[in-house]
This record gives sequence, C-alpha cells and structure tokens, in this order.
Amino acid sequence: MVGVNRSARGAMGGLSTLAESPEDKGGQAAHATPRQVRVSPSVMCADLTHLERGIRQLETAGADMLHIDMADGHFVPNLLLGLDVVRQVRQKTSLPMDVHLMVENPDDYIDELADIGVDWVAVHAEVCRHLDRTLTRIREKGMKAGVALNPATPLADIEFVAERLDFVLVMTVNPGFAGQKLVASGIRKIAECRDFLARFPGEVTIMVDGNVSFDHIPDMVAAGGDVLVAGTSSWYNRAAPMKENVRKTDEAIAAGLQRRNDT
Ligand code: S6P
Ligand code: MG
Repeated sequence: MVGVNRSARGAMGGLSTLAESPEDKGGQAAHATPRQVRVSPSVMCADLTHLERGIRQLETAGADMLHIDMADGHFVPNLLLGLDVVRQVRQKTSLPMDVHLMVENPDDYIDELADIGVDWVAVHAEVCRHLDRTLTRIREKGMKAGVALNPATPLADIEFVAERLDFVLVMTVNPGFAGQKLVASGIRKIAECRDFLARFPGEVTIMVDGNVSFDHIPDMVAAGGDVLVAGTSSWYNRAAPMKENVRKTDEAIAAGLQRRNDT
C-alpha cells in the first residue's frame, strides 16, 4: 500500500459515530480472490449517520479500496466529505483510500491528506494551473497521483504529465452527485484513454467514476477500466441487499474481462 501514515492526528470535532482510537480499526475482510478489476465503493453513498457501520459493511462485502469524494461547493455545486471525515475513516479501516478532490484549490489539501494516510489522490485537470507541480507534490508525499477528467475535458490535457501519473479518473458523469446517468461519450472516453496511455512507458491505472451500473460495467471493463467506483448504480443499489449487488457487480466485471481478453 502506498503512503499509509498511520499517525493520524486526533479529530477536530466531527463524527461521534467514529471513535478515534486506532485499535478500533476493523479487520478487513479480503475478497476471496483478488479482483483483477478493483472495486472502490463510494463512501458518500453510505448512510453517513452510521458511517462506522457502513465501513464495516464495505469491508465485509470485500471492498478493494474506499473512494472518498471531497467537494467544496465551488468546483461542483455540492458540499461533500471533509478532511475530518477522511481522517476518521482512516482511523477505522486499513483499506486503501482514494480521495477524489472536487475542489477549486486541491493544492491546499495535499499535505493534510498525506498526513492522514490517504493512499491515492485525484485532482481535477480543469482547476490545476500547475498540474505537473501538483502531481509531483502528491508523489513526493508518498501517495499515488491521479488526474480526474470531466466528461468534456480532452485527454490531451494529460499528455505532458503522463510520466507523472499513477492513475486517471475518468468521470463518466458530470461530477458532484451520485445517481446520475452515464454521459453519451463515457465508454468511448475510457477506450480512448486506454489507447492514449499505451503511448507512454509505465503502468497508469484507469479508474471509472459515475453510473458504474450492472449494465455498464461490462462495457467499462472491456474498454479498459481497472478500478470501478461503486455507487448507487451497483453496490448501493436500493433494489437488493449489498451482498447480492456485489455478486452482480463481480459477474459484470467477469463479463467485461472476457470481452477484453477476447479482443
Ligand atoms: C460524484 C462522485 C462520485 C459518486 C459516484 C456515485 O460525482 O464523484 O464518486 O459518488 O459516481 O455512483 P453512482 O453509481 O451513484 O453514479
Ligand atoms: Mg468520485
């Protein structure tokens, strides 16, 4: 695991449902066999009034990592999980955590996220005036560096930082809210991102975020998705218990991998 710093500091107020002692951290129930395509459930879709219970549920269900959305109400018209929540979640699980910074000033949060022990950080290309510097900083702090791309943002925006990248977060909805519909170009963008990244040396992971549904997962995986953010369209689908949703997600991933391997 990259950059895990377990010396997380005490919470500055915040969630009473999450106690602070590190020994309360849950044991992670590993997925029976490691997934070739990892699943990162979106914590904003959990019941935030019972967050510790929600984290345990995700561990038991076999989450490979946890996706944490931070939003400042400016870059996207929504306010989402803040640093105190990230810190307290860190104190409660040993799962890798990826933070998706939907904020105007991502540089303001990098050092703090590293101190907390976050593993992966994605910043939006649309707000980074000095993207190369920002990605370098994330890596210097021991975390995996990612660039998130809005649906309308061209892949060319990451051409000259490709060597600095650990992952690309391809947004397949316009960021800010769960429960939206896939944008028309979503699958094509993943496939073009895979081809684009193949031009550069090194491995860059493609993470897919937005309407990752049972129906879309095979296409997303066949197109090149390596990590899927699971929200209301899959693991948190209200129509069935999480266990059943996880089973359907894994079946859909297998179908996508089959197609990927056939081509
Ligand atoms: C909001 C955020 C996402 C959502 C996720 C929800 O845009 O970045 O991570 O939490 O997309 O999934 P779903 O299946 O409800 O779209
Ligand atoms: Mg996200």
